[in-house]
Amino acid sequence: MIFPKNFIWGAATSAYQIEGGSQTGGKGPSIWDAFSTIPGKTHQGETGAVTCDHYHHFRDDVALMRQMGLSAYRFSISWPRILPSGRKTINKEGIRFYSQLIDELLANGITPWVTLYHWDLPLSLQLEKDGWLNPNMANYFAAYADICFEHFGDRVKNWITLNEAWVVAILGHGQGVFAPGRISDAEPYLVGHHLLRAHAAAVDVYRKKYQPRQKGRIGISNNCDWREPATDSEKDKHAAQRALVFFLGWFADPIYKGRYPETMVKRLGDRLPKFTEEEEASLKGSTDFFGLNHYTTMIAGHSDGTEVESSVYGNVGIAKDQDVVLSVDPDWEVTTMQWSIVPWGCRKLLQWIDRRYDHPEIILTENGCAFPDELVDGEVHDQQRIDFLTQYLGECHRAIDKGINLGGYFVWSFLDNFEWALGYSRRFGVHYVDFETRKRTPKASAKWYGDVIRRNGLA
Ligand code: PNW
Repeated sequence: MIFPKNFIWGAATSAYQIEGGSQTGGKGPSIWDAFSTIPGKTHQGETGAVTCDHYHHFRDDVALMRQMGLSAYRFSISWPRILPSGRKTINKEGIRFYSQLIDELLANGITPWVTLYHWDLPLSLQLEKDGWLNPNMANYFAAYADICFEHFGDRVKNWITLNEAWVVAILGHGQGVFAPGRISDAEPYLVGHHLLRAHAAAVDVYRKKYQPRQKGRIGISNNCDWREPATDSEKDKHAAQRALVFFLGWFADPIYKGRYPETMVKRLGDRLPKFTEEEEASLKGSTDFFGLNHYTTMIAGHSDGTEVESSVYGNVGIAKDQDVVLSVDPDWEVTTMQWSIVPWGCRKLLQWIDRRYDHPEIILTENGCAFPDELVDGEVHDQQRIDFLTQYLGECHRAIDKGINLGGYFVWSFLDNFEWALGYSRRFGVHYVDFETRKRTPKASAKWYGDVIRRNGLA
C-alpha cells in the first residue's frame, strides 16, 4: 500500500499520560493529579504521577521514534507545567523542558505536532474559577496559548488547540468518570460552548499575532466513532445521523459553519447556549485542518428516549437528548477496552466528514487499540495490533483512493501509558513500557509500522 508522498506518518501521546514528574520541575497540580488520587476514580487508584517518566527519558524516547522512522510526533503541553497556577507566573523550567524536547525532535528529523490542552487543567483554575464552566476560561486559555506560541512557535508549525472537547464535556461534566468528575445533563453543553469559544480565542491570537511571521497552521482534534444505522428504515437512518451530529457535529459545525446543528438547537432548548454574532464569526473557519481521533463503531437505532447510557467510557453522549439506542454486532471482535474493531467504519466516517464539511484536509490525530500484550523472551509479539493497524490503514488508503483528502495518520500511542480512569490495566501503544523499571521494549507492531513508513518513503 503506497500512500501519497507527503503523507504524515506519526505517533501520539499526551502529557499527563506519559510525562510523570507531576511534582517536578516547578509543575503545578492539575485536575488529573487531584482526581486520580480520589479513591474509586481510577483503576486500583493508579495515577500519572510517574507513568512512563518521559520527563526524564525524553531523549531515549526520541531515539526510539527515530529508529521507527516516524516523520511526526504529536504530544501535548501540560498547562500547569508552563503556568503552575494557570495564570500569570511562568515556570521557566517548564518552558525549558518543552524547548529541549522540540529541539531533540527537530535534530532527529521529526516534526512536532503540539496539542495545547489534553485535559490536564491547572487545579487552581478549577478550584478558584470553576474550570470550563466559567466563560472567562476562553481568555485564560488564549493567554496560555499565547505564551506557547511565543516560546515555541519559531520551531512548532503544527498546533492543535484542544483534544476531544466531547470527552471533556461528556465524560468530565456529564458522566463524571473523568476529571473534574461532575455529573449533570446540562453542564456538558455549557462546557462544550466555553471550549469552543476558548478554541476560537486561541486561534485568533495565533492568526493575528504569530501566523503571519511563524507561518504554521492551527486546528483542533475532535473524536468521533462511526454510527451505522441499525436497519434501512428512515427512522434508524435518521437516528444514526443524529448520533453523529450529537457527537461530532456539536463541535465541527460551529467551526466550519459558525453555528450549532439545527437538531441540537431544537432538541436542547435552553440547555444549549447561544453564540453572539461576533463569536460565530470568530469560530467559522477557525481551523486549518480537520483533526480526527477515531477508535470504533456502534450501531444506532431509533429509540423513544427511554434508553440509559452504558459503555466502558460511556461513549454514548446524553442518550435521552438524541433518542438513539446504541448496540454492537456480536460478531465484531473487540479490543481490551471492549471497543469493536470495525475498519470500514473508519472509511465511512471519513466520507461523512468529507461531505458534510466540504472536503477539508483531514488528519487522523489518533487511532489505535489496546490488547494485553506480554513480553515473551524479551520481545512483544503483538500480532493483533499489527492486524488492527493493517486493516485501519487499509481503509484509510481506500478513502484516499475515493478522493478524500486524508493527510496523515498518528498511532495512539507511541508508548503504553496511563489510560485515565482505566489506569495501567490495559496496554496500549507501539512500545511496551515496564511500569516498575520504566524500561521500553519495541513491540512487533513498532517494527511493522517502521517498515510501512520506510516503504512509503521510497514511493
Ligand atoms: C482518547 N470515548 O480518549 C484520548 O485522546 C487519549 O488520551 C486516550 O488515551 C485514548 O483516546 C484511548 O482511550 C478517549 O468514550 C476516551 O468515546 C474515551 C472516548 C474516546 C476517546
